[in-house]
Amino acid sequence: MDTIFTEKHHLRNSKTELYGGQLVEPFERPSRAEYIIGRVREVALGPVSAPNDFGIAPIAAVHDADYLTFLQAAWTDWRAEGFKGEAMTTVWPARRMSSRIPTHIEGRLGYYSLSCETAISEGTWEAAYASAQVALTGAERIRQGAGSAFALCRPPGHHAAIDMYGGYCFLNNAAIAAQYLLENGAARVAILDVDFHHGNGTQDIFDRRDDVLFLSLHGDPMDAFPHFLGHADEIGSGAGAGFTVNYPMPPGTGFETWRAALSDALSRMATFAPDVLIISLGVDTFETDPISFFKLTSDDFTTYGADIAALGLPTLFVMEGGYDIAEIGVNTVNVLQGFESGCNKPSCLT
Ligand code: 5XA
Ligand code: ZN
Repeated sequence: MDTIFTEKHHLRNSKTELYGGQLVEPFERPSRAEYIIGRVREVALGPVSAPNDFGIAPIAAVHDADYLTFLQAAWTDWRAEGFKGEAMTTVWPARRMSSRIPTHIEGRLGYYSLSCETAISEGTWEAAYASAQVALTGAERIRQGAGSAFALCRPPGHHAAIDMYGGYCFLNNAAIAAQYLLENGAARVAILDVDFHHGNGTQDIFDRRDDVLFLSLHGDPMDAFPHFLGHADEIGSGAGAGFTVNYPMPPGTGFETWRAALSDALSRMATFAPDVLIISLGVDTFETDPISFFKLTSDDFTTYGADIAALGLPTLFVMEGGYDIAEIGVNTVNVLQGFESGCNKPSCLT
């Protein structure tokens, strides 16, 4: 399997995250990607190549134009106010307040963010842009006939909504790839989100669409971030009703329960019969992940990679979360190797 990767992910190197009332080193840090690419090379998964530049248009096909303008200028605007630290949100348009977009950067951060752990720092936009290009390059490989590809995106994307960042995400890489495929020949795309956290951004983007089936297996939002989306009764709206499927699961969930949810998701996917499957691949479902509460083992990642392969669909893996950094390379590549070993249909063989 080909991997798409760029060293530009290092441009996303924020120093602070608000966690448990303390400013800590962010869980989402550059070494995550280094461990993953190290493991890709160690097991000789396949060629590693740099992304092409598809420009801003495929990003603007998914995200709000004013949001993109905000993101590109946020760091400069923040520094222009004389603030010394990284740009962190401190105020939001809470219930019954105005939804007018403020002029001051403090208010704009609140308007365009969904959580405050994600600080904007120098280079954030450039890294997020490069990460989206990694996903687009992976999508283009699939469009040209590859059976699978791994877009090693960093920063991740699945919490980024039409006009909001948060949960370490700025641009929704999986959604950008899906929209690109739909505009370039695909009639239907399915997105299966196996990250521990609900993919609220992806759900938001495709809520009213019937050409994208979005399925997400995640920690119950009553107990887990993002807390305000991801319930089982969210099924999509309008024409999209029935094209969002959520599988919230409780603390301590192990592989048997998780795999039963996966099995249901896979059978719905088979019925939908997409041209392409995109996996939002987070390995924070791992038993020792520091910010999550599922109990998957390293071997379980291999097993479910093979389960996904049984669908026989062209599949683009897009990297999302995972914070047991010492194990992130093994766990991520286990999914990809499991997929390759389980892939016995002609469309999987390239
Ligand atoms: O998939 N999303 C994440 O891993 C980020 C969670 C952020 C929690 N504050
Ligand atoms: Zn996650």
